[in-house]
Formats: sequence, structure tokens, C-alpha cells
Amino acid sequence: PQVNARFSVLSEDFAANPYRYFSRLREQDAIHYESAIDSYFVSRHRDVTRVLTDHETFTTEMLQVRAEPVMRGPVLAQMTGAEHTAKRKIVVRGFTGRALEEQIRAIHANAAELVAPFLSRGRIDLVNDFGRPLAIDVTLDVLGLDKKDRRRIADWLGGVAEFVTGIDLSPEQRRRCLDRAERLEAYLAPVIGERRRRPGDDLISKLCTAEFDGVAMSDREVTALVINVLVAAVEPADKTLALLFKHLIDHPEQLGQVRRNPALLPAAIAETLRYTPPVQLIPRQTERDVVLGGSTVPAGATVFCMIGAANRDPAAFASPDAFDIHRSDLGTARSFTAAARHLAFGSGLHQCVGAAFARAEIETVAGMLLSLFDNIRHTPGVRYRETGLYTRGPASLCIDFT
Ligand code: 2IO
Repeated sequence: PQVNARFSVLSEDFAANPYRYFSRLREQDAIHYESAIDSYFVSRHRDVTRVLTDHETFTTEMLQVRAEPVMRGPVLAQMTGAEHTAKRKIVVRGFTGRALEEQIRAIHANAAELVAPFLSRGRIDLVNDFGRPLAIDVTLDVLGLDKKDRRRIADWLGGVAEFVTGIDLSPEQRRRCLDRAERLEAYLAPVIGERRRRPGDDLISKLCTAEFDGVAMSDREVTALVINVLVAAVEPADKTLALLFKHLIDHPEQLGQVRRNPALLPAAIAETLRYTPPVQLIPRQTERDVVLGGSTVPAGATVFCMIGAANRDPAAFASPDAFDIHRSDLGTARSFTAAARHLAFGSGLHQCVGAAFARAEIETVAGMLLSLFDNIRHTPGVRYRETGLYTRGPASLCIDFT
């Protein structure tokens, strides 16, 4: 595949398999300009790290138009300074300690219930039968939302995700996404009112009762953080789980090693996040003219960090295109923290606030499935396909087991 003046990240070829373009992008077109959407695509590990950590030059201001309309208020990633520190701390507290222990119990219970009907069949689609409904149910439990509403919530949330992760949506598509986001907001409004009156143990209650500078957050602020948690906890979760199993099935020797030594599971998850990050793009906006990777990017430009490309940069990882849970440059222990070398959770001030929760979720669920499923293999005759440019993962993952 060529990377030239006519190459486009918006092309069907790129969408079919972006990975085969990454080395040429890094080597020949490290700051790729996409004129149709007037945006720059950054592919080297070094440059992506710079964009994500130089907060003075690269801001999150574009989230005002890329996210706020459907989040119905400001999300954590838009905030700066003392407000960001305080509100981030509130969310961190909602995902650690006793709260996290309770969440792990909910993950177990939901996973066991969802997988049960498939055990006697010996066949399951890990995305559509399991991962997707699990991600939704777990998140509803964390927030204390009613699971009988899961279908409606999932549909509205799909609109929010489509808007936030859309690259070139038509005005009509944007309109439909906004409409679904407004319905989600209307659904949450009475729930938030109720939690203010009678707070429980759930995350919505914690957001309602937490104080910043002695003042509780407004309904608009709580709503935005709730939708923020919903999208961020649901959208990448089923993708990561399916990708982990895909890579292990395709590398039977490493699957065997993880089975014999479950202590290797965190390394397999970290390597999955490096090799195929479910969030492939992270946007920023330039505050001033800046020289990046030898090119000048003008002030006010939108810059997309290409996480998948950066994670396979040979300057950062040896044999980057190999899936290897034993690689010495991965640093598994650090992989779910600010010191991670892979960039699947971003980097800098806005690095994923849910990383520890994500780790607990996928370790719990993957460990459980590995103990329930023997002799895992792809279902014969089913074609494997990945979709998505912003978030990317298997459309389905049909597996057989005994
Ligand atoms: C929701 C994009 C799935 C986040 C976003 C506006 C902010 C932020 C992310 C992730 C994953 C989603 N961005 N989570 O990339 O909260």
C-alpha cells in the first residue's frame, strides 16, 4: 500500500486494515494532513507522546464541538487546573477501594449470568452475545441504573458514541445523534433528582453529593460526567475482550502459557492494548503554530494522535508487529498506570481515569472465561472483520469451545 498525496485515512482501504499503512505513515508522512476534514494525523510514538503531554500547546478545546453537544455538558477531558484536579479525584474515588471491590462482584455476577446459556452449546459470539451486553450491564450497575432500561439506554448511547467518534458525519447523522443524546439526558434527569434526595452507594449518588470548593455539582455537570462514564466504560470494553481472545487463539503457544500460568494474563491484556488499542484516535487542538515531527502545524488546527500506529513504532517497541506477551519493553506492571509505554490509555493529565477499573473488568472476565472454556478455536467458516476508525474492534468473534 502506498502513502502518497492521494492516500487518505478516510479511504475504504485504510478502514479495511489500517495496520498495513502504519509503517509508511510513520516513515514518510509522520504528520499526515487530511484536507477533506482539515486535520493532521500524527503516527510516531515520540510525536504522539509530545502532543498528549505538552498541554500548553495541544489543548482539548475542540471537545466543545466534538463532544459537549452530545455529552450535554463538559467532560473531564475538557477541564483544566483546579477544577480538573478536583473532579478527576471525585471520579477516581468512585473507581477505587471499596467501590472497586463492589464493582468486581458486579462484574462476576453479570458475566456468569450472561455466559450461562452458552456453556452447553459450545459456541458463542464474544462481541454480540457476551462482551457488548456485559459492558452495558456492568456500567449500569456501577451507576445504579435500572437494567430493564438497557435496550433504550444502549440505543441512546450509540448515538452519543457515534457523534464523539465520528470523523466525517453528515449534518443529518449529527442531528440524529443529538436527538438520541437529548433523550438520554431526559432519562437521566429524574434519576439524578432522586439520587440527590436519597443518595445510595452508586457512582451517580457520589457525583451528586461530592463537593467542589464547597459547592455540589449542577445537574448539567453530573449529567455530562454520567454520560462520560457510560461511553468510556462501554465503548472500548467488548472490543478489548474480543481482541484479547482473538490474539490468544491466533497464538496457541501463548494461550497455553496463559492457561498454565494465569499470572501471565495481565501481560496478555497489556500486549493486546499495545498491539490493537480499541481507541485508535485521540484528538487535540493546537494553541499556536508548532513544529511537530519536522512539519509546521498552524494554530487552531485539529490533530489526531494515531494510537495504533504509535504503539507499533519500532523506535518504542522491538518487533512491534509481533504479538508477544513476553516482550521486555512492555512493562506490564506499569501498563495500567501513568507510566505505561503503550498509549492505549493516552498519556499526560487526561490519561484514562478508568484504567484500573478497565483492568479489573477484563482480568475478571477473561480469567473466568478461560476457566470455563476449553479448547477455544474460531468457529469454522466464519469470516473475521474489524470495523471503526476512532474506536476499532471485531464486528463479531465467533468461537467454539468444549
Ligand atoms: C468521551 C472515546 C470511547 C473518554 C470522550 C469525549 C472523552 C474521552 C476517549 C475515551 C473513550 C471514548 N475520550 N474516553 O477517548 O472519556
